[in-house]
Amino acid sequence: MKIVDAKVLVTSPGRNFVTLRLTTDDGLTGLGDATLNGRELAVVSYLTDHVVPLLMGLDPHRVEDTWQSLYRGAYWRRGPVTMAAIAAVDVALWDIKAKAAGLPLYQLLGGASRDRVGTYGHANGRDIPELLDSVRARLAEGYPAVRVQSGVPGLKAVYGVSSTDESGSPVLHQQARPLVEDWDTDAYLRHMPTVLEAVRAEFGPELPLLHDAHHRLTPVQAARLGKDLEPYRLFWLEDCTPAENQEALRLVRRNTTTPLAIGEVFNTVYDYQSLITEQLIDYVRSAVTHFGGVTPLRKLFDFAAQYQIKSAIHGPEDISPVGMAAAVHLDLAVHNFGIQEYSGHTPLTEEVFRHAYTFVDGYLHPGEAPGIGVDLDEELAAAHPYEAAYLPVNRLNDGTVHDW
Ligand code: GCO
Ligand code: MG
Repeated sequence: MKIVDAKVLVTSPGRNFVTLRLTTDDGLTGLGDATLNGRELAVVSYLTDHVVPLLMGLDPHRVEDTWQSLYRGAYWRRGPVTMAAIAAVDVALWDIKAKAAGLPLYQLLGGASRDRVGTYGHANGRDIPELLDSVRARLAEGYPAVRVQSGVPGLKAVYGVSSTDESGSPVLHQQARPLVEDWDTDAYLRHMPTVLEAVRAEFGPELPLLHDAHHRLTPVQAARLGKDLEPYRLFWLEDCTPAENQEALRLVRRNTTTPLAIGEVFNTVYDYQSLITEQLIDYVRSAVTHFGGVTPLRKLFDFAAQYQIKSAIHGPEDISPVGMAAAVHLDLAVHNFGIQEYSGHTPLTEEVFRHAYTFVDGYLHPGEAPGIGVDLDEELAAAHPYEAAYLPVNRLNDGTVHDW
């Protein structure tokens, strides 16, 4: 079998998604997600100009070899653009291999290690009453665990909180310029314990609760927050510091027993090396889409497993249904699965990308369709072309740009 065609498709059914479609001389097709929120077209160029020409004529069964040649052969390794592009090729090849075998991808990854994949959903509120309503809505949808994010008194706009849609997902208006939000770490640190106290008082001790600090704290601030939230027994505190400095987590870890999750912006195992070997974290958060695909993410999970660290694949709306499908196959197969983030997609996105994975009573299952189980409606995709869109930035009250 040979790859005879490769096409990069960009569509915006509410937000931008980049998809690679490979076709073989046997007529099999494979899809891979290459969406990098806010920097989409850089990956389109990387794929179209530099990767697609190398794929023609390759044997699609050589998944590992193709991954290694794209990673090592470029000379310039790592980085989100490179790794999103490699991820798309890797997932498309796994999709083809599994279709050729007539099996759902999870069977090629060792088969199911569980019956269904537990998730968490997003609850957001500008204030505590609004947040409690949002938690109630997620519970009514069946979510077994909920991430809670709250507005902070005195701040006008906090990411993911200032405007949310009916499902509680942040409304990230497609913008030609980044929206500027404001930030005050002290106000946030004072407010968060009161938020968790109110949520626990309303929903009791058993509901698994998560919180995302979006990389905004220094190590000592993160340690303080972890300590202050201990009475509320979080499932995890996510992205407490900008973790490219892995040593920062030593101070946080020494000072709190709140479990720590990190890694949605990481793109290779090297970003995690000491975090894993020193057991400074409890969950690894990378997405299939941003980590170079199923091949390296499986290796990361196996490495993490030796240290009792679990998987928790990043799954916001900017991971396309193609990336989500690949994630759910991996979730079902790996032994050290922790939890899967899931906020669903808009009805239009679900029409563009028809998928075999299901979400029932808060649990995902990849389905039994051969491959990853996603079909792309190219005509509908083409009717919703790319729109420039940026993530917001945040600034302190003196105008200084703050960590994301
Ligand atoms: C999460 C993330 C998202 C990101 C988004 C950026 O935990 O789901 O933090 O909310 O902000 O993926 O593109
Ligand atoms: Mg996050």
